[in-house]
Amino acid sequence: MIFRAAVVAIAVAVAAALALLPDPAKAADNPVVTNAGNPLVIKMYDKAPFYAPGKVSIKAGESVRWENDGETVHSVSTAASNAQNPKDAAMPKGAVSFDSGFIPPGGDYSYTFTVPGTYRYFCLPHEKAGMVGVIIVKK
Ligand SMILES: [Cu+2]
Repeated sequence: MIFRAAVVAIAVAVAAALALLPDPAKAADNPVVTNAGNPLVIKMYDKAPFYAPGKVSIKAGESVRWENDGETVHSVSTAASNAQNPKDAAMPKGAVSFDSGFIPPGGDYSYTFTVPGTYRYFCLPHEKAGMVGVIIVKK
């Protein structure tokens, strides 16, 4: 019985410690990350925060590299025709849509942004789960 009580006590302590960790879902709402390097690296995970960081700011002419750190395929797309919710795909006027195709675990995809404005992109398999991101490209 003493052993069982100790196990319960440890479980309670672990649960309490986990409760103090930041909520992953809220990490997606992180403030805009700026000047984080060129290319700026965004990690892709199988659960929230799917794209980390989810909202970044770069300068025109800089690149972003998405790296799949998950165990399933992910993608990066601004092609509104493939979006379940058209609001998940957006580009400034004059920009051409891009689509990485499926990026396998361990794979990556890079894109250089030349047209300033706000880009909203999504992952084809996980858009509905909330795998969406924002890139703000400044002049
Ligand atoms: Cu995905």
